[in-house]
Amino acid sequence: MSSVRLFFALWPSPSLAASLAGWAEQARPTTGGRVMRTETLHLTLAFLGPVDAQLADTLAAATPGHQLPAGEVALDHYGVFSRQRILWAGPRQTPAGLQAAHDSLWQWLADFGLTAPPQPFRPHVTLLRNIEHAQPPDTTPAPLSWRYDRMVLVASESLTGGSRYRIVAQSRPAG
Ligand code: 2AM
Repeated sequence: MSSVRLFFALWPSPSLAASLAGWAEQARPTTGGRVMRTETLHLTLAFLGPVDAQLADTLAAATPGHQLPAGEVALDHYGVFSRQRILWAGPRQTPAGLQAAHDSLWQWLADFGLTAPPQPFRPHVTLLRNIEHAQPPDTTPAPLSWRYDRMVLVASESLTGGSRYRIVAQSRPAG
């Protein structure tokens, strides 16, 4: 059976994405690497990996019925995943509300037979890939406040030269 690579994410507004693109430009002289396209920037809540097409359809149909608890996260930190050669923006500390949103999402996903990975949740927005220097810049731009009230389900399609993301569903906005 065919499969689809899926993940749930917070998707920034265009103005927040533009600010994040500024963070990427500011870091690039220090770290090198390839800038992510502004319209693809996101914060992954749950990476599902390849799921079979039937489950993908079920999840897309169920997502509008799920409500993510609304909250706010401050992006105030540059971080590096040196093994993956990624420079990212994220919160220095994971806010309790975002952790709870992540945990409740995985509780809901258990109903579909999906299990959370054992690794802790590390909320981040990947800004640069294939970085050459694993030391982030000394100075960080002004923090960005991200208020969220929904998540999106995204299908990731591999293409030569990168991935294409397609938003296939959106959760019911909180409030
Ligand atoms: P990354 O930006 O840190 O690579 C689509 O690939 C999204 O899913 C990206 O946000 C990516 O995070 C994330 N992702 C890919 N593989 C993952 C994995 N094994 N565990 C957690 N997140 C993953």
